[in-house]
Amino acid sequence: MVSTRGSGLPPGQSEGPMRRFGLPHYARIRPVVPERPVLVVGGTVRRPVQIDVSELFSSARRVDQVSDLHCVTTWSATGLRWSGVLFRDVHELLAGRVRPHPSCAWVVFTGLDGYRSCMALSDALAGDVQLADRLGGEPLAADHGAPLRLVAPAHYGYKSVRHLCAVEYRTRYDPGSARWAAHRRGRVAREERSTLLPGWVWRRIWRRAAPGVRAAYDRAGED
Ligand SMILES: Nc1nc2c(c(=O)[nH]1)N[C@H]1C(S)=C(S)[C@@H](COP(=O)(O)O)O[C@H]1N2
Ligand SMILES: [Mo]
Repeated sequence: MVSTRGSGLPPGQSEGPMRRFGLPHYARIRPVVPERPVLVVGGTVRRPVQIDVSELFSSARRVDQVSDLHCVTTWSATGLRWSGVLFRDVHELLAGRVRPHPSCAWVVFTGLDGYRSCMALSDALAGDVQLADRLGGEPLAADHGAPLRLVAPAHYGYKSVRHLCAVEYRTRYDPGSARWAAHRRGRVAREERSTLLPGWVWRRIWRRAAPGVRAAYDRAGED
């Protein structure tokens, strides 16, 4: 099939298939998808709550969006059809109940495998950030983050937590599982791949690291 996107990819990225990928440490951790998934919303808040994911979907409108996933190691999966609710709508729905401290400027997302990422609250409230339960017209598969995952298309893939089970409002940035390797904002358009060195330098480093990470995920897939 001829790609219609071609040079539409951001700097340093090349097109690849969507395959389960991430930090090597999490390759072998495969959470059981709960029968009745819940989302815990807490952090520096007045009143943490636990909400059934089904209730989220009956309270917030469903939004279908096509977007690309850009991994910091330079592969991009394009034209992904996600379906879910907007984080912005979930925030609007729950903030009055949960009452995050007014100085919360960050939000930490956690997956059932223990993986965590942190986004600026203002970034997470963008109109394209979803909590998705469907991909390509099918219920989200375990490989790609069932029962629910974060989709933040303007940010590198490490922000988009699979198997999302908790959202925490925070007053301070918390680097999360990728630690020093994560950029606070991680914006693809600015090539904010990691800290300390410019994006174009990290591009080469991460591209070289990618096959090793791929191998770890391939091995985990055979278990
Ligand atoms: N729970 C969890 N979410 C995660 C990761 C992980 O290791 N665990 N890896 C991240 C990284 S680095 C990428 S590139 C994307 C890959 O998404 P995919 O596995 O659905 O292709 O998941 C992100 N979300
Ligand atoms: Mo990634």
